Amino acid sequence: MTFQQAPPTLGNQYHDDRVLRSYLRRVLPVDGLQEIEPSLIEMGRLAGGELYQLQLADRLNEPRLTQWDAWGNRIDKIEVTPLWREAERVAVKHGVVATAYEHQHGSLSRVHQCALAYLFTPSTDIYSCPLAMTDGAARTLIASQNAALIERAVPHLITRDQSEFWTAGQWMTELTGGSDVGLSETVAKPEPGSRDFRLYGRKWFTSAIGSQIALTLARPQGNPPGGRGLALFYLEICDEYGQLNHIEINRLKDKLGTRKVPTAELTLNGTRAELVMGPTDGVRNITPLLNITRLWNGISSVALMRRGLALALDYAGRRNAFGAPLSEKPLHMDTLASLQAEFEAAFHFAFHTAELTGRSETSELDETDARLLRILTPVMKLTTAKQAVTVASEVLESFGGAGYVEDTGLPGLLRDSQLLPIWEGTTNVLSLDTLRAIGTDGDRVLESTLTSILNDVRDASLGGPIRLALAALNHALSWLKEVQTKGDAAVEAGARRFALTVGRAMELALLIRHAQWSIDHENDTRTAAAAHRFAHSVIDLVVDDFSK
Ligand code: MFK
Repeated sequence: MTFQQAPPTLGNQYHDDRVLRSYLRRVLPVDGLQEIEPSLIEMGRLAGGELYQLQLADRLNEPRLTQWDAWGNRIDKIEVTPLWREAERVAVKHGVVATAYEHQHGSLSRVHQCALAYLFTPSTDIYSCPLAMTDGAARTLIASQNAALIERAVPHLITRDQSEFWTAGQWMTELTGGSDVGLSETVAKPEPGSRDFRLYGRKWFTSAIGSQIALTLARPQGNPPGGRGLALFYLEICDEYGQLNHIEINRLKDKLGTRKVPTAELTLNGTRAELVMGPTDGVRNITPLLNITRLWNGISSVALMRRGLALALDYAGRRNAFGAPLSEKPLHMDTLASLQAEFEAAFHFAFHTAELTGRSETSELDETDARLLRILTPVMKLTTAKQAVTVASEVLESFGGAGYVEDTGLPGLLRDSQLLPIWEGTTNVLSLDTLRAIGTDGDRVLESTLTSILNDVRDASLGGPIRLALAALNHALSWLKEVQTKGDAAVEAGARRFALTVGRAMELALLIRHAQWSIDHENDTRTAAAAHRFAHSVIDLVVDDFSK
């Protein structure tokens, strides 16, 4: 009989996720968990069932841009694929954005929302992109205290009613660059007799262009160069008759991955827009949006790692080689266990950042914790994104040749993961942002945080990992102090090694803390095993002197 290989399958992605469930048991009160669990079970069912099947069936579909109608009219119409249409329906109905704003569980509503997003993301081909920007736009408008815009837009961004739902774009990148946003060339001209402006310029990399509104940056005429001379604008993509707001969609990007995301090059040719805040400091004013999308980036990183591992672990039980299933092969399982440790470490970092973000939104953060959130957001984003690429690459390898074949659906995991370190601030840009956030006294915040995270850990078996976490952070902070005496170039050259060391030390500490809790409350040593394994990966990347 001809051999037939069974493909990997997915069960309920909430029920099957020990790491998520154990984490939620620790951070949520028992009644709170009981209240939110049905929503997570339902999202887990969809993610492992209908949405996953639709994702596989939708694999070859891509968004389409139609620039002209049959009669020569410029229409620039975008059509997204069936998976994305269904993803929007599911996201709105299940409150993947809204949950964070309903505050049913105070600051932990942000954790609930991130858990929903984490389950939803791997089966919806980066529909998390428009959701992240929508969430970030809501947060930015609320922070702006612009009552008219809050009233006009926010209810649409956070609704559970699909007929009312709007998504938001985040138009920042121009031909001059995606990182150095202060170079933006788009000009804002005041509209005579109105408080509005007209925007003129080219936006070069605008993700998920099918949105109803966008937040963007432009330089009011006469303003100085640089980020401070830019202003933050709100615009609606179409007028009440459905006509584009003096926007031309020149083409969609031909990208390595995230192929379902319609990413466009735009020309703004007199686009009507309103100031969100003052006429300057646009970069600073858009940072609430950046910090929310960076949180989503981290949640997406751990979500894609988890999906890869779920498939790889299932497949290990179905694939025989050299006389036994792969799940009985020590080397294969050792390889997957190391990936699992990376995932668990990243998971706790991403969700810890979600907890802090939630507390910042309910004004529960003191000054020190606010500093901590500012420092950890870029560190978490850059650390988890790098891990996502590594894990995705290894997951593909764990399938052998099948991992390299498109119609298994597996290569998309690697291509989509590769975007995570690039958008929302590359690893290097965020490493420099980390140094800026640490400033002159952020080292003390990091030191005291790590110590307090590890405070209640008593299990003797965790002593080794604790020492490694503390040693790595101390080394990074003493390097920073020392290198600052050598000038800016030396600091900048080591910034990535520094930021990744802070990130991995933080991950190890958070993993150790959860390991202790899981031993105490679940009589489970699996997180402790992950912590040991992670501790034996490279935590400390700082190099004092390359010549030695
Ligand atoms: C599923 C995943 C979800 C992702 C979906 C998103 C899809 C959308 C894709 C995109 O649009 S990608 C475009 C994203 N672009 C970036 O992330 C830009 C990356 N570059 C940076 O982050 C640069 O660091 C930055 C543009 C901010 C530097 O610009 P500037 O003009 O040199 O600003 P500067 O002077 O560093 O900062 C201005 C002010 O903002 C300062 O405050 P003050 O005015 O009070 O001095 C900074 O401290 C403050 N600031 C900067 N970054 C901040 C921040 N404050 C809080 N949080 C931050 N992150």
